[in-house]
Amino acid sequence: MIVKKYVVNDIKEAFEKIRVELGKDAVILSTRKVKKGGFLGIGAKTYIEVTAAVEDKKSQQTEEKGQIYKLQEILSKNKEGTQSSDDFNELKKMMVELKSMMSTQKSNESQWIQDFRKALERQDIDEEIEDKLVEYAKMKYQELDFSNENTRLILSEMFLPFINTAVPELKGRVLFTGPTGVGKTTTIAKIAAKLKLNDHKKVSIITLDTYRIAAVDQLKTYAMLLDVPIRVAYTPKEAKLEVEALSDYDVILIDTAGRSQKNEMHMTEIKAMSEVVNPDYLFLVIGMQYRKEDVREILQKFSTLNPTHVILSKMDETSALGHFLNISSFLNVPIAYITNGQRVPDDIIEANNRELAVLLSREVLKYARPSK
Ligand SMILES: Nc1nc2c(ncn2[C@@H]2O[C@H](COP(=O)(O)OP(=O)(O)OP(=O)(O)O)[C@@H](O)[C@H]2O)c(=O)[nH]1
Ligand SMILES: [Mg+2]
Repeated sequence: MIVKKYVVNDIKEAFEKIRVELGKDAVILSTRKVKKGGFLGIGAKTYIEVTAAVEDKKSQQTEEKGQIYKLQEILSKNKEGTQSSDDFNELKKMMVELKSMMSTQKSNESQWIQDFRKALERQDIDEEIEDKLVEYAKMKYQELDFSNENTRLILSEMFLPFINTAVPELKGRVLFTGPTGVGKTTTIAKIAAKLKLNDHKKVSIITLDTYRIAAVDQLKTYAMLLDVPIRVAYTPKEAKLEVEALSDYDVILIDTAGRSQKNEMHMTEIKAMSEVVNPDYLFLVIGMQYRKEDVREILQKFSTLNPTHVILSKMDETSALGHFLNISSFLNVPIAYITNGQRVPDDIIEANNRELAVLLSREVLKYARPSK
């Protein structure tokens, strides 16, 4: 890869220079403002420093594997640099200009790239990730043939660095939270069954969801079937006492009422409960069928609770799997489990980044195939 820095007066000048020197396949990796000239900072003129890169045709075969990580690294460094910049407005203006230039570029893209973009969009993959994937694919491959089954492997490898998964070995207090109706209570029953029946752990359950009598009954039924104790807490103080009373259990699974991220009072309440419980693990359950804009908002609002993991629920209800990638870009928290049906205890899988990459690549390949 050839990387070059340009110090220019404006972004248009940069674009022209890059075109001439690096060609039309070059990509811009970062932009920042720099001051030059003057004395002790007085009278200095402000320029823009643009870093651009293009694939070096001769060295294309070497070191191919590590390149996606390199690109990721450069792009994430760029992100940090942008965030710490003083002159935010100027940068914003530049980004807007860049974006419009990029979109003109997009409309001239070759057919396979357009097909690729469409398929990524069909999976509801975040635009920023889409752009990174497309840039990478353009840089590394002349063309991707989506009618060739082997392309699935290429896609799978491309998605992998964007998928963050980790399955913790559960112990102590595990709090479940998330929007209404996503499957928190059902997921607790599934995990309780797994811990008790497969791992032979001493499991107990506390429910803080006392808003609906049905909710308590629902969990009581599962607890009875599994023969695990269940306690109900109505106030933060009671929650604290129950947690202490059950402290000799290996795992205490704690259910909460579904809370709308749009309701500030709900969020304050759940935060208060969480502080009292002081969980070892905090699982944020999110429905796979939510649109990416909603997922972004949910993660942002619930991030004040400091979730340790995300559980993606109801995979069986959607064929858009882009959230496998979106989660790691929206919030730096791994995916621990995926639920894929209503059956307790069967419909839950431990999240594995390779498996998720395979699932997603299958869907993308299916939709990227040009229609005959
Ligand atoms: N299709 C499908 N349905 C699910 C899944 N997980 C849970 N459900 C269903 O979703 C509905 C709501 O599940 P609950 O476990 O009550 O959801 P909750 O998040 O506890 O809901 P609230 O406590 O009301 O916020 C039930 O009908 C579940 O059977 C899943 O993975 N796939
Ligand atoms: Mg519930």
